[in-house]
Amino acid sequence: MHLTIVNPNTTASMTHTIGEAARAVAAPGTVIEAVNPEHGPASIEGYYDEVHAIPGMLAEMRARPGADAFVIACFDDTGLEAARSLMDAPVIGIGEAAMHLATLVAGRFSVVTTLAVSVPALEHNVHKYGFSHRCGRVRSCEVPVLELEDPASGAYGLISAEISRAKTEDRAEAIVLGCAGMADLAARLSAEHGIPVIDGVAAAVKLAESLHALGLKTSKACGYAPPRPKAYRGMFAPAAVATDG
Ligand code: 5HY
Repeated sequence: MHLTIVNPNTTASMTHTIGEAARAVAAPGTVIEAVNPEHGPASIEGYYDEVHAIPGMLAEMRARPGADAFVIACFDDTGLEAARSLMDAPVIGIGEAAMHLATLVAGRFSVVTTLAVSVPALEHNVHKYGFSHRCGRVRSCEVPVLELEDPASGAYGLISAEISRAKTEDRAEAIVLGCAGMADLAARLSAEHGIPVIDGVAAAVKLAESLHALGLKTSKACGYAPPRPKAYRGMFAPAAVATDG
């Protein structure tokens, strides 16, 4: 299968880390393409960044009608519903994917994300996905997204310390890493803490492969029906869909 992973921010080094994490778990025969838009924020931290990342992300997907599935490699699941409306192929957000897998291996999980500004949107997603009773807390380690890849930021130590607090204060039995930029830390953190630590990129790749193997695609029955043709004016004119969808 051809699996396109879209990092909705515009930082190519992060897209590279995401691509490597995806290839590390992909099944033989799964071709991974990791891309990011040229236009938009360098990182997504909160609502304002999120809405400005969506048009570029959708344009990258739209340019790839032949992909068998898409992964949105931002833990906010940036523009997930719009992407499912636009594309016929399945679209999986790493946030939703990681939470689903966490509930298969633990009664209770906590999320550890980057900055406090990201927490409310993630709490909304926990509720939207129906995991409020399984998620102890959405926590932040106060490391900005782009500093995760800087060894001098102490990111690993700060994330690990937050996991320790989640185990004692939230009674977390598993941890969901709340940023695509943490994808390469999961195995080491899991070994250190002795509980499942789940990376959403890996989780989404395996779920995309499962959907493809089962021939499952996004239902177009109602909410994810294709956008209706209409005029889009100004800078968004290219986003308009033609009568042939
Ligand atoms: C992410 N931001 O996964 C989110 C994490 C966050 O640019 N990639 C980003 O902090 O919301």
